Amino acid sequence: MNTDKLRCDIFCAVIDNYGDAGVCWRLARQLALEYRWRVRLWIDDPAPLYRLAPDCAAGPVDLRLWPDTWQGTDPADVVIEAFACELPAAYVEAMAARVRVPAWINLEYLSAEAWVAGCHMLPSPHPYLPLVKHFFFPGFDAFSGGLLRESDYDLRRSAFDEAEFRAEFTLPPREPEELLVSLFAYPHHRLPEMMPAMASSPRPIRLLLPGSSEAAGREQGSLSIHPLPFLPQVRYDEILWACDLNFVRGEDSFARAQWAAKPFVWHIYPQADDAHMIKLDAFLARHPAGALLTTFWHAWNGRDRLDWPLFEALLPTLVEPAQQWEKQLRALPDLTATLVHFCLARLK
Ligand code: TRH
Repeated sequence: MNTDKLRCDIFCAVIDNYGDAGVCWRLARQLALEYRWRVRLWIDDPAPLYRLAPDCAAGPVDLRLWPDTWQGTDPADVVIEAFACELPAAYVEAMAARVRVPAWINLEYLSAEAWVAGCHMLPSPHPYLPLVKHFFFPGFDAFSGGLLRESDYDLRRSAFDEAEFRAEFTLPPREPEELLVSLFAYPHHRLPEMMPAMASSPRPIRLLLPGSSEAAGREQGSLSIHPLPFLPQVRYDEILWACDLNFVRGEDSFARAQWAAKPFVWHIYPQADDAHMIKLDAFLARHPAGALLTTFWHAWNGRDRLDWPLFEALLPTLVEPAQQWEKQLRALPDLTATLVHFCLARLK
């Protein structure tokens, strides 16, 4: 089979924030650019996409508004529903009517929990149509689909010029001993509580707030705060590369922080009944510095007292495990590669 120019429909229902659109856009771009698939991204709310990729109308993905009332369309060879969103019934019927039924994937949320291994690639036959959907889980080991990582990642990173980045955002040249930190978190984050301790740090701390609504920077003791614009998704990595420590959240920025191989703190998406804390601990249990990170990560996610001085003192010991973890992840195939491989096997 000629796999070039294979047609793929990705369906994305935006629940909130940027992650749903962000993950779908990243995957869609990679399928189009690296595998030359003809990808349509059906999204019910394109607003977050316009911030993540202001030039999204220019390609390489064919962006479509997923309308409330579905108008018939010819289903693609590969159909990906993101995060268990429900496909239009008429589209599913049209899938079943194709001579060669599409490979149908439900791309799930990222989790480090052990049960993922038992559910990854599980079939879910349609109750009455001749169709089988498969669960596909991103993850951190060979029993999952891996993480999204573009093949030009290393090239982009080696071309990155920290001095240029600082100049673009009017950050002064790096001071000796400076700690450069980025913060992307949910509105209930605990920065206000942490600020006095940062302000009394023995070293200068520069805190970047990408996407912040704050109009101007400010200084307090050792701490200077710099609001940055919300960068296009293809540039978000630059922030992570430039900083010594990154606060990230949700799913996609969390994954990118791991590729940056720098110490990071995860603000996990809060769920009912503290289910997110189980996910947080499952990740910590896998990470080589998990035991060192636990107290501060729990505190950042609303548990325990926030002890910035202690965490700051730990930072030098977190550098090597962050690199080790990245190496471990890099040894796995990336999510798009595993997904393509799986779909092609289904289409044989
Ligand atoms: O925005 P998030 O919280 O998104 C999601 C949603 O809440 C979703 O419902 C939930 O299920 C999921 O998390 C787990 O966080 P996330 O996933 O990190 O997405 C943010 C995206 O924004 C990511 O692609 C990086 C991008 N980004 C930029 O492109 N530029 C920026 O300046 C910043 C700060 C982020």
